[in-house]
Amino acid sequence: MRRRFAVASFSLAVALGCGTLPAAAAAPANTARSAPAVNALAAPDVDVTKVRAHLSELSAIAGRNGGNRRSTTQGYRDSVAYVKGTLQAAGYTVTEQPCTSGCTSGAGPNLIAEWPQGDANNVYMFGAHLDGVSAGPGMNDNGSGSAALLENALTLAQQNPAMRNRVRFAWWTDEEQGLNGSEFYVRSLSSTQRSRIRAYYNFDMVASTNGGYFINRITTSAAAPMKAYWDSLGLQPEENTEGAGRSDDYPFQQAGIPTSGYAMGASARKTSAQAAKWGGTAGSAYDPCYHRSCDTLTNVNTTGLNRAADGIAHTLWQQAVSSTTRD
Ligand code: DTR
Ligand code: ZN
Ligand code: ZN
Repeated sequence: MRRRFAVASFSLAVALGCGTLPAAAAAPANTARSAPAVNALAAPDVDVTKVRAHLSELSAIAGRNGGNRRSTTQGYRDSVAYVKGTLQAAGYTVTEQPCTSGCTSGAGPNLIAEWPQGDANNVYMFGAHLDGVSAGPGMNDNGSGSAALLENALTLAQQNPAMRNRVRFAWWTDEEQGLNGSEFYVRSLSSTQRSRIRAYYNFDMVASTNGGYFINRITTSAAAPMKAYWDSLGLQPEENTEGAGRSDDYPFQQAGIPTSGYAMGASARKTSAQAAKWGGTAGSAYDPCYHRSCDTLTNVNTTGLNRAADGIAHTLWQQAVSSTTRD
C-alpha cells in the first residue's frame, strides 16, 4: 500500500513538476530475490506556502523588536519562542541549550528537537542558524533555512512514518558572530555522542533572489541524496565554494562528521555561465541584500525556497525513514 502510494505520488509529482523522487522508482518490478529496496517510500511535498508563513512570523518578530533578530536581542529570543512553540504543538520535545562559552555575551540559546523514533545510534542532523545580523530582519539570511527546516520537522511529525534512523533538528544561535552556537554544541558532545551523528546537513541562505543551486561537499556520500533531488529537477547544482567554512557545518566537519547542505549564495557574483544555466543577472551578487536592511520578505526567492524545502524532505526520508520491505 505504501509502495503503491509512493509510485502514484511519483507520477503525480512529475506531472506537477514538484519532483518527489523515490529512489526505488527505477528498480525493476520483478526483483523478489534481490536485497530489500533501500527506500521505496517517497518523501512528501513540503508546502512552500507554510514555509513562507513561518518567514512572515519571523518578519513580524523583527518588526516588533527594532527590525532585527541578532543573537543578543529580544528579536532572537522571540524567534526561539516561535520555533519552540510550533514544534511543541506538533509533539516534539524541544531543548534550549544555553551557550555558556564562546558565544557573544547575552546571546540566546540553541534550540534542539529530536524526533523520538528510529535507531538512536544513527542520528541524521539538520540545522540552520536562527540569528540574524543587526542591519535587518534576516529573511534570506537565515529565515529561509530556519523556516524550511521548521516546516520539514512539522511535516515529519504530521506524516509520522516508520523510522529506521534518528532525526535531530537544530536552530543555532550566534552564527553571525563566528559560528559560535554550533561550535559550542559540537564541543558539548562526548566522543560517543559525536560518533552517532552519521551526517549533519546545513541550510544557510536557501532563497537568494539572484541565487544559484549550491551544495556543500557535493561529491561526498552525505551529499548524494541532496544532489540526487536537485539533479532530478535538472538544476545542475555546483559546489558551494563561497560558503565553505563559513557556516554551521564547519564545526561538524572539523569534528570529523560528514556534512552537506544547500545554499543559494551570498555576496559573491553570479558568473555568465551560471546565469546561462540558472537565469538571473550575471555580474550581480547572488543576494544583493546580504547583511542589509533590505533582507526582508521581498528578498525571498520562493522557487528556490521550495526546491530546498523539498530536497531536505527527500534527504531526510532517504536517510532515516524505513524502507518498505519486499516479499
Ligand atoms: N554563513 C553566512 C555566510 C556565507 C557567506 N557565503 C555564503 C554562501 C552560502 C551560504 C552562506 C554563506 C552568513 O550567515 O552570513
Ligand atoms: Zn547565514
Ligand atoms: Zn549572515
